Amino acid sequence: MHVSGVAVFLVLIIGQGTADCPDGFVKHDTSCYLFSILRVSWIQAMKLCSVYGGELATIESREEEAFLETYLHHTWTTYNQTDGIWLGGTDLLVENEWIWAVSKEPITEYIRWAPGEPNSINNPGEDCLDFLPHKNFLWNDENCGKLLNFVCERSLLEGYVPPSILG
Ligand SMILES: [Ca+2]
Ligand SMILES: [Ca+2]
Repeated sequence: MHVSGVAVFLVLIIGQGTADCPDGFVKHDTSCYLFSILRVSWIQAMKLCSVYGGELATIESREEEAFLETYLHHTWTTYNQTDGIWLGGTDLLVENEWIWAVSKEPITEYIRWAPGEPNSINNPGEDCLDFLPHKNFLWNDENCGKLLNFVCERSLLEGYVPPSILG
C-alpha cells in the first residue's frame, strides 16, 4: 500500500500544478482573472465576482499589474468599454484608508495612483478604486455608483474558499 500512497501523493502534486481556471477566466501565476464589459456599480461588480467564485481583482505587485495590462490590451475591444475598470480597493470604511475590501488588507505595499489621485472630488466623494486604460492603467478613486467594466480574480491555491459577500 506504500506504493499506491506515493502514487496518490504524486497525482495530488501534479493535479495542483495543472489546476485550471473556470471557463471564461485566464490563468496567471496562482490566480484566475475574468474581465467583464458589463457596466455596473462597484458593489454590483463585487457581487458579480462573488457569484463567479472570486472577488474584484487585487493588484499586489508590479508583475501582476503588468499581466493585467497585457491581458486587457488583448481582451479589449471598443464594444461597451468604459473609461475606468473596477478593482477591489475601497476607502468606504475610513476616508483615506485604502484597503482591499475582501481581505481587509491595507493597500500599502504596491500603490499606483495617477497624478493628483486620490482626489475624492464631488458629492458623495470617491471611495472605490478603478484603474484607467487611457492613463497607462494608473489608479483613480471613483464614485462607487459609477457604471464601469470590472476584473474579477480568484485563487488557484489548494484549499481556497471563494469569499461570499452575498450573505
Ligand atoms: Ca491579486
Ligand atoms: Ca478621483
